[in-house]
Amino acid sequence: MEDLFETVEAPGRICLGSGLIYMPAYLDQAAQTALAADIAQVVAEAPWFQPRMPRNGHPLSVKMTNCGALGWVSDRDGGYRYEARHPATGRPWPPIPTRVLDVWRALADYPHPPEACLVNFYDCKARMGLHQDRDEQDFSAPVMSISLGDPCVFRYGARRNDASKRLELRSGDVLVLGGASRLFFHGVDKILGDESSLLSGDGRINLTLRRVTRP
Ligand code: MD3
Ligand code: FE
Repeated sequence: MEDLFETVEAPGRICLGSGLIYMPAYLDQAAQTALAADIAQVVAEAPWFQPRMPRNGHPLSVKMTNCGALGWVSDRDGGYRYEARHPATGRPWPPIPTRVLDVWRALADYPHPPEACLVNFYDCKARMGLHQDRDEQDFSAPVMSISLGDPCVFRYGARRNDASKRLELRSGDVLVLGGASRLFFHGVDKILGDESSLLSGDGRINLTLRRVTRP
């Protein structure tokens, strides 16, 4: 049963302003382990690929794969976009695991399911420069981030030049970026090594859930 009253602030739900909600340790150890196994299965069906920058073709330091009807891809000639098929295998992306959809349903405060779940893998040297997520048609839907594995220093702000707030994201943390925060600039400055033993080997996985088309 849903609450009768919309809960913005609640125990474990920290409002960082402009619709940005931070839920540290939302997933307990058992839920993280189950989710990591789900993602290992996604990767077995849809192997990691190396996205490349539009035009210059430089590789991003993050490896990626996707699940869901649409996957985010980028290469030199086609640029940033959503595709229904894996760039290397040509197969449709595997479905978004039920456990991931459950988190969206519980927290997104949005009546339609996500269409895309981007899976980012960061080794200890990977980072992601400051950017906005603007490849979607519907900015009224929130973006949701689920962190697994090693912690990172995450950076965000309303404008490029004041993107100076820092947040350490750890395994099991969930962020919901709704309202004005949907178009915040954000990036991953640094992976903090060797804390979590969730993944086999070092590194961080982030799941980014998005609605792409207007429902
Ligand atoms: C949207 N990924 O893939 S989580 C990305 O940790 C991306 O892998 C980061 O940024 C990662 O595009 C960050 C997703 C996220 C975080 C903050 C946002 C998406 C956001 C703020 C505004 C809009
Ligand atoms: Fe992003």
